[in-house]
Amino acid sequence: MLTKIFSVALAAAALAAGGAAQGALERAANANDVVVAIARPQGSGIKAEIRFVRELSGSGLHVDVKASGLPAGQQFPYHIHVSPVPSNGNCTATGGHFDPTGVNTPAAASYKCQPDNAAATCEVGDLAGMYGKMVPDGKGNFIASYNAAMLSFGGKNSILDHSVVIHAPNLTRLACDNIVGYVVSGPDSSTQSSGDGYSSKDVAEGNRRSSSSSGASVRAASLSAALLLVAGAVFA
Ligand SMILES: [Cu+2]
Repeated sequence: MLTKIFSVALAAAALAAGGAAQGALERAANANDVVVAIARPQGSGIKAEIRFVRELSGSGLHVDVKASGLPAGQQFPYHIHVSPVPSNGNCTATGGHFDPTGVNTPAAASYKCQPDNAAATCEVGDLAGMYGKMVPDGKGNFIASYNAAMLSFGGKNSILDHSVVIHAPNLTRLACDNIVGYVVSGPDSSTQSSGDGYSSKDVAEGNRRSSSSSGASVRAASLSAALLLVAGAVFA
């Protein structure tokens, strides 16, 4: 499904802006720019997908959250944690919350994320604190969509190389997964995926870059713009 969005987006970008868009797409692919990152935490009966996409304009990432299998009547915190999930799947090994700005230091008397003043009071990885916990409907499903202004694919706030953990109300770790970045390898309208996820022809797993390149970000901008525009049309 996501593959289709990419295919449509790439075709639309090429049609809308002609050679210029085509060139931008190729340069973005060559630079291995991450344009989308996904974590799919599973465990304790929960299946979730958290998708991060570069914003069309302004700062931050657009975040789409889907989860199922959440017991109704409870609220589930979820965060970006510092360390990746090891191969044995142990969520405890992901360490603490991703807090590159250091708002939650041992010296802090008590951590309290205030969404209206997120930059000063919230850990960058405290998604539940800034945007709300997962509150499932009567069937155990949860969906949310928001702009996360502090998140990035580059620099100190880069979410790549980190993980997402979903907690029980008592903060027990129920499900976790790594945040994996993807790049679009290039326009290929002949490629269609029959199932969920990305086909290897459309998307290659991104480099897990720990540092950013501002030039690369600029080159990727027109690609992400096309993706978001078309994704919006598909989901509308
Ligand atoms: Cu957490």
